Amino acid sequence: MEILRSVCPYDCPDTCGLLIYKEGETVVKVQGDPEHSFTRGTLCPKMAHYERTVYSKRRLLTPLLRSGPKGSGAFTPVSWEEAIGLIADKWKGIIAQYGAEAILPYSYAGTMGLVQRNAGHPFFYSLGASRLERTICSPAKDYGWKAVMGQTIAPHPGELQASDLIILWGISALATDIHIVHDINIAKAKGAKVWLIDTYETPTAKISDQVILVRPGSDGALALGMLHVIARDKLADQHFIRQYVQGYEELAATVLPQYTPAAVSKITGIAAGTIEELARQYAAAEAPFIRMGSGLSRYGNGAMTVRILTCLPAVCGAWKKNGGGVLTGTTTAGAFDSKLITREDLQKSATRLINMNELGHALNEVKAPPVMGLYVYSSNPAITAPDQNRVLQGLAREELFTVVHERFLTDTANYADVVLPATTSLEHSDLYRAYGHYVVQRAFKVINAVGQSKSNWEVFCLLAAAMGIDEPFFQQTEDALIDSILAKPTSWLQQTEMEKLRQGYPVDLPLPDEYKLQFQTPSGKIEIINPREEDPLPKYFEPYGDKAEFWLVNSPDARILDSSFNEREDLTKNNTMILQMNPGDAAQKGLKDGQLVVAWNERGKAVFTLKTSAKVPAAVVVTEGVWWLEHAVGDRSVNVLTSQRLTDKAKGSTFYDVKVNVIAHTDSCHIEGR
Ligand SMILES: Nc1nc2c(c(=O)[nH]1)N[C@H]1C(S)=C(S)[C@@H](COP(=O)(O)OP(=O)(O)OC[C@H]3O[C@@H](n4cnc5c(=O)[nH]c(N)nc54)[C@H](O)[C@@H]3O)O[C@H]1N2
Ligand SMILES: Nc1nc2c(c(=O)[nH]1)N[C@H]1C(S)=C(S)[C@@H](COP(=O)(O)OP(=O)(O)OC[C@H]3O[C@@H](n4cnc5c(=O)[nH]c(N)nc54)[C@H](O)[C@@H]3O)O[C@H]1N2
Ligand code: SF4
Ligand SMILES: [Mo]
Repeated sequence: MEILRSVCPYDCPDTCGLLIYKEGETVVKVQGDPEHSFTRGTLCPKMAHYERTVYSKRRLLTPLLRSGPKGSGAFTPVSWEEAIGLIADKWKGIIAQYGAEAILPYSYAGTMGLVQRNAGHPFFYSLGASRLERTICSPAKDYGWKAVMGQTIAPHPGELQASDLIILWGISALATDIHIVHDINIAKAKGAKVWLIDTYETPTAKISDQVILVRPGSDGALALGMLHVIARDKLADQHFIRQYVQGYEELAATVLPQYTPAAVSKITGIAAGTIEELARQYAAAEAPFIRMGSGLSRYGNGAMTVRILTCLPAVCGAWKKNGGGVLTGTTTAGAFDSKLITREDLQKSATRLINMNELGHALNEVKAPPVMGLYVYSSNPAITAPDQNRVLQGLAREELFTVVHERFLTDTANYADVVLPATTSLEHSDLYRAYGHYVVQRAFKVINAVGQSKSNWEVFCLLAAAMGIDEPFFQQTEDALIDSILAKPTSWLQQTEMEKLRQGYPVDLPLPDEYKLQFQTPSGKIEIINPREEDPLPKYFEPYGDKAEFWLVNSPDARILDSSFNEREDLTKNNTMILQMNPGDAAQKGLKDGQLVVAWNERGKAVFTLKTSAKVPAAVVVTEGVWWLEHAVGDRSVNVLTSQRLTDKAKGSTFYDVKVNVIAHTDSCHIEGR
């Protein structure tokens, strides 16, 4: 048996180190790598049997050509030569008639490896295709953090161990960031308290001492209420503020007075006494640490919410203590020079930008030119993009030529004219950095490609040749590209153990001494007041909402990751489209536990099995997971309810800023569907 190193490729902050056990050419076991300093040898249940995904009976093994109506899933196998030839012919026709901007790439988080994730960029730049604005995940969170902290290095997650008050704010850590539980447990053993601030009692409540339920989209008001109490009772760290913060006095004088606990209670649904108590305990903590998730940023006020929350540690001086601060995501973009892969220089001129959250709009309404060719890779927008009815309507357009490069016949692939089989991460090489820690790693290909599958990099090299793009960049292997990146390490990377990195070991990016007090903003201070912002001081405003009865919270399910792992029967056998509702609300509506219900709004409707639960507050309903249609009772999943509206800043998604009505399934024939 051979043991080889690899990295979990999924869009998860933990980016675990893997040990792959190989017998002959076959992977027989996958384990966590104990040498990985953050993930320390453990994996989540999804990846503990990664071999079941790699060798799934459902893997696509050959290219496929559509042989039935769009969406029917009828395909016939073809050779790679035929498939690439056909794509090139179609694209040349589209370019001749409409111009290259009529071709749109669509990709996101299937793999986080820098080479495979970005492999399409140099190709589509060379082609002159439309550019995709990849803002489906958390740009509003990044924006809010940067508005206050600029380019400041985010705290190391290991700081959690030294905190005495840990706040899991809008993060379902047991599903999405499980390895911090290790650090949290170390802190708890030393007496730290853990708060969970969420919209319902998520499974993460299990590791929390106190659960605070906030009305969806109102966290900014809660933070202003806490700051009001801190200012009123003179609990701010004046010494720290004088040295390191700008704008606290202005905030305290002009914004905070109206956010009394009573006023904030009305907005958030949290009792005024609790707000007082939270503020006092936060201010009294030695080293309070906020681990902030993305949930609260996916609202019409999301960027501002994050901006307000980011002011809390500044006012209390949390940054000066080991264990204090706020972590929205680690700042590892500077580890590798990604321009060496994306090759923006291959672009002749900047082409139009299409926002990925508005795919439904782009496919149906955008003209001059219309989208005539769509190339989807590393993503499953039929399921994961908002406003599913509009997305499916667009994908069904007969004149749209769609290519999907995938590991499985997803709902998106079902609408393709040509499907190309993709490798899993064990079948190609890559470079990884993380957004939840500071470890980087190179992963070599572990096994040969399953079936005829090819990596993203390989396919774009074939497409470049077929489209007559005569650029030597596309004539190298992915390993050669990785070698060339490692041959020109950034100054940060040079400080790591480069030789170990080249050989495929996990290595730590070092952080400078005292990095937490080096505030990299134009003023050199933490900017509660930011003169470059339209609103120089933070302020609260309402999220969008819809004209409907219940807030719909659609949070992550621990068994799947976005729509990845839906292929795994062992993980997804049952309990898929569940809608949780407070028992009081259910009784009032005459709905019973276990019955089928329909959640609907102006955009569409989806069928769920109702589960009454006291963990969900009144006026909120919860569904976990983003499910393939085969796991749905009806013909749509959760994104039929979400909208294409964008966040206040940075054009992010607003998946949580949604309201729905809920009725018994038997009554649903009365709703107008779209
Ligand atoms: N198992 C699993 N792991 C995953 C994923 C998955 O789908 N499943 N997705 C991956 C991806 S792509 C990402 S971006 C990360 C995201 O992971 P996180 O950063 O944890 O963010 P979310 O999963 O979007 O949402 C987390 C929580 O926000 C809560 N929430 C929603 N609205 C509000 C609000 O207004 N206020 C507060 N306080 N809380 C709110 C939700 O109930 C949920 O519990 O996780 C990654 N990891
Ligand atoms: N309702 C709702 N919708 C959401 C969210 C939510 O919380 N609620 N979360 C949103 C967030 S944060 C995100 S990031 C998006 C993510 O949405 P997507 O980007 O669609 O991510 P996945 O659903 O994981 O789909 C990735 C696909 O890529 C394929 N794949 C994996 N590796 C490769 C590869 O190497 N090459 C190719 N060609 N394909 C590969 C996988 O088989 C999988 O089908 O979803 C968003 N959608
Ligand atoms: S999905 Fe996340 S927790 Fe699970 S193995 Fe991958 S990186 Fe680790
Ligand atoms: Mo995401």
